Amino acid sequence: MRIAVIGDIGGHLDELRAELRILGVEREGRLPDDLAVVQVGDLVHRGPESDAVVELVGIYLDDNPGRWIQLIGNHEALYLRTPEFHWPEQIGKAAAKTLRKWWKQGKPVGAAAIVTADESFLVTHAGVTAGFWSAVLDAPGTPGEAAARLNRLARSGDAAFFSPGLMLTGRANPYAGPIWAESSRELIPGWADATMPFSQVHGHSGLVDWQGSDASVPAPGAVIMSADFYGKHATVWIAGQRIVGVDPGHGREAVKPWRSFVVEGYLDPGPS
Ligand SMILES: [Mn+2]
Repeated sequence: MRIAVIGDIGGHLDELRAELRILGVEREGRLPDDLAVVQVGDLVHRGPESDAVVELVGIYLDDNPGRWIQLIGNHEALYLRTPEFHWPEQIGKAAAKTLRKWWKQGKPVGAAAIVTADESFLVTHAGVTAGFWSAVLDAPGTPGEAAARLNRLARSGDAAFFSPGLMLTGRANPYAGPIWAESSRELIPGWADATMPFSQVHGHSGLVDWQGSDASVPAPGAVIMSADFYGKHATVWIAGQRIVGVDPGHGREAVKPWRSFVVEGYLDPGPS
């Protein structure tokens, strides 16, 4: 099975559609039989068509059971619980209602686990910090276990899962939750001194300002970074595992080109 991790869409309907076409979608709403999608959250805000993005994703969720895994981003969380921050634009009433309906139905979720022939990945909106992994998740050894724990925390509305970090407070928080951790100052630094038992893929923030001309890596020196300037993926290698950031950084305008992160493998539901 091909698994495509699609980064933050930010209200850019045309970008989502174009990527799905590249992945082989011929009829809208229907994924090719060999494809599963994990979308990392932050479907909405910034771009021009947030409501239509929610509507389109709803079709994929309904028509491809188990093959469109929708993760929660901090921008979706605004509509699912007491808002933790103010965003100047709001999605329409119908789209907000759709998000709440998904939440009631048990989708979206907090995390997904992907297993390939030689690597396994935990996928969350913002990444799981080393502090969160050990203190909150109790140091799971596989992404399936980590995802199962994260999904229970998200589902129960646990404050740790939704815990903000410096994006909201201005101060780095080693326990920032997986919808808030900032990659260069919260996610990468903690793992640079710890052993990460699996790889991770995340959106939300990235090490590279793709709209600017330079990449900045404020993480410690033990880290090796590679950047895919076409796909807009920034990868940090830490002792044989990697953290892959897939947020293209769409603003009001889309950042082009960009691609999903595609691997061959399967989705691990983890222990039940
Ligand atoms: Mn985000």
